[in-house]
Amino acid sequence: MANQTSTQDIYGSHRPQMEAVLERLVGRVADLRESMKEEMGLDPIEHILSRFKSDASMRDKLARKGLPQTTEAAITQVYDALGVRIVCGFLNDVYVIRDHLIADPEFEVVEEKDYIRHAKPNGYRSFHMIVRSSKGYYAEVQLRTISMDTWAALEHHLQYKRPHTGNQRLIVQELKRCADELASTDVSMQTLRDAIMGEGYDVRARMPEDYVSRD
Ligand code: 0O2
Repeated sequence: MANQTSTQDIYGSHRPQMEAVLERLVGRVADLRESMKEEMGLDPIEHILSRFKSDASMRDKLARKGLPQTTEAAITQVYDALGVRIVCGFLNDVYVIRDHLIADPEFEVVEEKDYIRHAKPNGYRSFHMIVRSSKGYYAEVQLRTISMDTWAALEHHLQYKRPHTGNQRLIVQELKRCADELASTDVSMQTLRDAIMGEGYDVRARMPEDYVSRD
């Protein structure tokens, strides 16, 4: 007999409540952005994206994980049906936003993965949090800088374009090198901002040789 949920929406009657939770989470992040803007005099966020994993993607993920194609599995065993991506200009803001989210009583943080301090072997960097709403639904929050976001988007794109030829190893190495260079730029940009915002030290003393103006 065919699986009862195979032709129905995998989220069943939960969909409207899940949509409301996603909207609420985005709203909390927007409030946080406003309060940080007032406090710092700078917008800490470049952009925010949210997505509700489609029925087809959720079914693919359940299959990949060897889980049943049921509503229960989709909402209790996969944690990224709801996703929010917060892209920041500067590295420190990623961690400041993370600290604020942890303090939010409406969303309990149940898991964190710091792929910034511990980059994935391919060079992927991002800070991931799994949060659970007071209504019991899970959401994945990804926090990253513009550089990390650019790299992730291009790497994702290349995954589909990568030819299965002998230069595979070289491509992997080059992608990793680009990720590391972008990470180094993030640190330099943060150092610059700290200097401009008056942290009280000589920026040139902190910069790698090549970045120091020779004028
Ligand atoms: P989509 O379509 O982006 O939602 P999980 O499978 O989520 O239970 P996993 O894989 O350990 O467990 O989760 P992890 O490592 O926290 O990664 C989750 C998401 O981070 C992925 O979602 C990607 O969006 C992103 N991500 C992780 N690693 C990479 C990477 O190497 N390159 C890029 N471009 N993105 C990455 P999904 O589920 O793969 O898909």
